[in-house]
Amino acid sequence: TQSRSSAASDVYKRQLKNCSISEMQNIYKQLEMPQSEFEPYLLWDNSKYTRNCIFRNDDFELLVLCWDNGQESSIHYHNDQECWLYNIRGEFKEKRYKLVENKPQLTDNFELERNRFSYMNDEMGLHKVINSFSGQSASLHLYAKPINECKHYNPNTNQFETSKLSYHSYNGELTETII
Ligand code: 2CO
Ligand code: FE2
Repeated sequence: TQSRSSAASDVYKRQLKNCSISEMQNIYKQLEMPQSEFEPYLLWDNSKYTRNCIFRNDDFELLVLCWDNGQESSIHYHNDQECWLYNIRGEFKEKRYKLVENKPQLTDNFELERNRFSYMNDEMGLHKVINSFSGQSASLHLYAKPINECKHYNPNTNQFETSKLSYHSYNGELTETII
């Protein structure tokens, strides 16, 4: 099958291959991509937010996450990796927590405005991301290194669980159609 990778993803791939982690903020600041560049990765699903991979290598993973009305993440860690998160469409709230007596305790709660990025790592604590828009939202996530699984809090059992993270699409192709 032919790749539906966009011009934007080609730019990211070129820049990311040669850049250090400290340069990441500059790359995000330079992002002035028209919405259309993200089109191949804008795939919503009404059961859960979707994770759509633009590019991945041993050092980085660049994803578009698509959040339908009312969808949110669990309270989670990032597997000792760094996480940059950027609002490309809609509105988000980010809640941050620290662990107190093995339970997440809210430390911060803010709006992630359009074209703004947020940075998170496990030393800073845990977070939860919420689509606070009355419709579909989308965010760009850069993980260094890639995250294959993450520890998240289950409020029903008060326990942490580890789940594998999967892609809804890869390079613009739905993963179930990739053979
Ligand atoms: N970390 C979550 C994930 O990759 C999304 S919340 O923003 O980092 O599924
Ligand atoms: Fe996260």
